[in-house]
Amino acid sequence: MTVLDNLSSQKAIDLENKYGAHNYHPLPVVLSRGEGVHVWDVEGKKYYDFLSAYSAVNQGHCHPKIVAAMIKQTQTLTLTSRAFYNDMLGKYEKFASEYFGFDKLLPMNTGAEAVETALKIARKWAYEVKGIDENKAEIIVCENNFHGRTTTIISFSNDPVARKNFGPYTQGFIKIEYDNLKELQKALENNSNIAAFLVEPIQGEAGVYVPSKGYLSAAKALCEKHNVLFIADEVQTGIARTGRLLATCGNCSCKDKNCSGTPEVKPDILILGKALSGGAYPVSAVLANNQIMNVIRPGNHGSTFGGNPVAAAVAMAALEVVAEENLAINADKLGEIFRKEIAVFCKTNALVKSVRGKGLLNAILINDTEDSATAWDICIKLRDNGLLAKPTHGNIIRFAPPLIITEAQLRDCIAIIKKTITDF
Ligand code: IF1
Repeated sequence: MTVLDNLSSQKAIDLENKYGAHNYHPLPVVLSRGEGVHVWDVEGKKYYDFLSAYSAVNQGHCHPKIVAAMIKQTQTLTLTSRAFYNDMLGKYEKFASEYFGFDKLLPMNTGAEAVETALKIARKWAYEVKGIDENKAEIIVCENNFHGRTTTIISFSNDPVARKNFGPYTQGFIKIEYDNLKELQKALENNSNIAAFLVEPIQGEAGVYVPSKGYLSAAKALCEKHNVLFIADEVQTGIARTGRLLATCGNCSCKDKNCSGTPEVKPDILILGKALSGGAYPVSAVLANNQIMNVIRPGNHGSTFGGNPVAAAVAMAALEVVAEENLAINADKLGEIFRKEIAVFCKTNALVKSVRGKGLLNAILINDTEDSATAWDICIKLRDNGLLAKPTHGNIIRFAPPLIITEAQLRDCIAIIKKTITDF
């Protein structure tokens, strides 16, 4: 066997099983090519991708503009480390800071690293600006959160599978119920050691849980009242996925007056990842204004690959695509169609309960228990019918296609979903 041999699906699966750590349980499909909303398996079967690599491929697979930027930069300069300046990083930092409306950007690679970065900034701000006693800072997080896989981040997870036997855990986190303002208020009152509140604008892994209208802006107001930083983890919800540039959007670049959503909330610290590169390269970032970001000084934080010239070129291209192709407007419009069509279908089919979500981040709730295999089994049938989606629990399936999907393609996919569930 050489690396150039074509593998059958089974052979590729066998290799991963034998030589790879078993930290995933993938849907049995082996992909070898992607273009736009489609992916192909090694046998040449074509699928609609309704996972988009967990919302990283918002711009579509192998977007020509992003690929071209990446090729050009990889042929010119790939990595200098931050020991030296490079001629791409500053350009990208200006572009992205202005794009999202912040003074400064701190570049990292993965989402989890960006979350870690935000936590470090918040703690340092708490000691140096807010004046909390050393080692006393606490950060409020939400139950059923998903922010990544590092030891600190899983310390405040309440998913036993992600957490058990990885202790001892990092201290300094207070967990409250998501979408519960009273609990937030209670946690903030009578505690002057709170540095920040870290929240997902929509809880993805929890099953695409959209908070009540006004929750985010009220939570932000409570944070302001108590001089606490509001940190939005938009790794999954950001960059047009939910029908606005950001799910917390107070500065949507799509400029569409129909682009509705939660009331304007401007986070103190914004965390981005995934679609910041359109799925071409690991690129993440933390954005904040000077008063906060300036607590970070040389030596405090960094990364060999963070802010490399390829990442900078790719991210600029990826953000340009989002604006040029009006992805937020498309996600908003097609999301409405998806939920409307599926909601009608739910009334006619006992297997499906309801549909929820925002923009093109949606979930269908299956009429079965959380530990059932039904959602998985439906995903296998969807695969057979040419559409790839992944369950988030035994009874929830997430549907998140690339945002470049057309209305005709979406209607085709809705038909596949309805037929698959009807035949199930
Ligand atoms: C896996 C879910 C999605 C995230 C938010 C930070 C990160 C993520 C809000 C970390 C990552 C991914 C990682 C992936 C599964 C996954 C996921 F199902 F768990 F919830 F997207 F839906 N903040 N989410 O959603 O980013 O370090 O991975 O770049 O397999 O762990 P990362």
